[in-house]
Amino acid sequence: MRALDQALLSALMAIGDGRSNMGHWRQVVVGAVVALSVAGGTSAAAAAEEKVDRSTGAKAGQVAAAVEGSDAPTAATFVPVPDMGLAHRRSDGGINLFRMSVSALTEDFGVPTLVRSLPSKSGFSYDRAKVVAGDFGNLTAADDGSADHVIWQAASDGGIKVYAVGGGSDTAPRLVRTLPRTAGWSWTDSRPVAGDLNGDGWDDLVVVHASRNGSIVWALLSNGTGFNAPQRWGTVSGTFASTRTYVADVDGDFNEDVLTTAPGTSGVAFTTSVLLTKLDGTGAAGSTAGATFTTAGGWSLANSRQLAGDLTGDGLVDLVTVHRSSTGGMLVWVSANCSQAEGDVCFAAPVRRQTLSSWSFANSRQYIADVDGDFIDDLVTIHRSGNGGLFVWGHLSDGTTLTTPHQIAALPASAGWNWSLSREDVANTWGDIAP
Ligand SMILES: [Ca+2]
Ligand SMILES: [Ca+2]
Ligand SMILES: [Ca+2]
Ligand SMILES: [Ca+2]
Repeated sequence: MRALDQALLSALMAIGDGRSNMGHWRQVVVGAVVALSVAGGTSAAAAAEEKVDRSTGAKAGQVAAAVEGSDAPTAATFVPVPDMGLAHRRSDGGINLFRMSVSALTEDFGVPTLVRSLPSKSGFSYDRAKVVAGDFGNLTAADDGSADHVIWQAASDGGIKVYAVGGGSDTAPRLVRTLPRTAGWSWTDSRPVAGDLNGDGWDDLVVVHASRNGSIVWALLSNGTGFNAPQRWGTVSGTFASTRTYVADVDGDFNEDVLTTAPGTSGVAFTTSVLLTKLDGTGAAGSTAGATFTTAGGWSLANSRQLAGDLTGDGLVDLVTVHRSSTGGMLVWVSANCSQAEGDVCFAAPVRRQTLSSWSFANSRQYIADVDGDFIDDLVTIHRSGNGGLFVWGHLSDGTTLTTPHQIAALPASAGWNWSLSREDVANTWGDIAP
């Protein structure tokens, strides 16, 4: 029996305990169809990566797979209920933190809520902070499983102060780590991203830091209630300033991997490589080439954005390239994941999934979220409105096509919203449907 199969059974046994401790689960208000399919060559469990019981570390996908093959009682169904975190610049230069559910399964879908206002005089600066949303653990006793925020704040010495704001009623920012300049840390030369590197169900803080040769990836692993000390995870090539970093599980082993998109040379517009996480989740195994986009193919790094999500619905994350059209509109391309086993990196040639000619690439930003809870990732766009506010749109994927975007929220300038003075991130939080 493989270790993963053992994990299936443990997950199934543990699920009862998990359900008795629901304090940090978000209750979902309507049902969802759970559609899991099996990826070729990998285990059934791999078809549902990341579906994790926060209480036990068990993965719902594993549980579902185990249930399917036995007469075991069906347990609660865990569904993605993604939360968007929004950081907005206060007039004094501080930060207003908001969260907004981008899950249609929740009652507060599309309704922004102020999490915390952080005035400039308390040391927070929108212009000198990078804000990451995630599900980092029970950061406070009142954590309700909604998005947590990490504020990567520039310190006066040029280093970093790391603050955490938990989801739920206790939103006081906690200083969880000071990374001094004297120890080599630089706010300017660092970039935080959220992702679950070691597959324990809690997002970790992944930090890319410039070094003499390429960049070093550091991990501040979540320990369930906070973060461990930074751990050197691996290295990526390409200069810090010219590369883009995102985190997703490419090879279906439940450990998220670090994706780097870097400019190419001689006919190559850009490449995406994958720093795979070791199977035991203790560090990176090494960088593997993932996909190449040529200038002859019309690709441009400056005119594109890269995301990773399972838009095809087979349980493996695909590369999503949002590209500017020749008229300034927006095209969505999907490079389907074709990896066959743990340790394998494979992406098929990109296929155009959507053309939005009247939209603006320059005046929009995109995120991945499962908006309708069908375990197929969808695209979310924040688009600038005519008067400088924000529109939030969902483009649902059914596995093969993207629907015409529907409006999730309008955040008008009249209510103080400003497209140019806000940034977003999506936390992959989870909810449950009682059996
Ligand atoms: Ca983790
Ligand atoms: Ca992986
Ligand atoms: Ca896929
Ligand atoms: Ca979906």
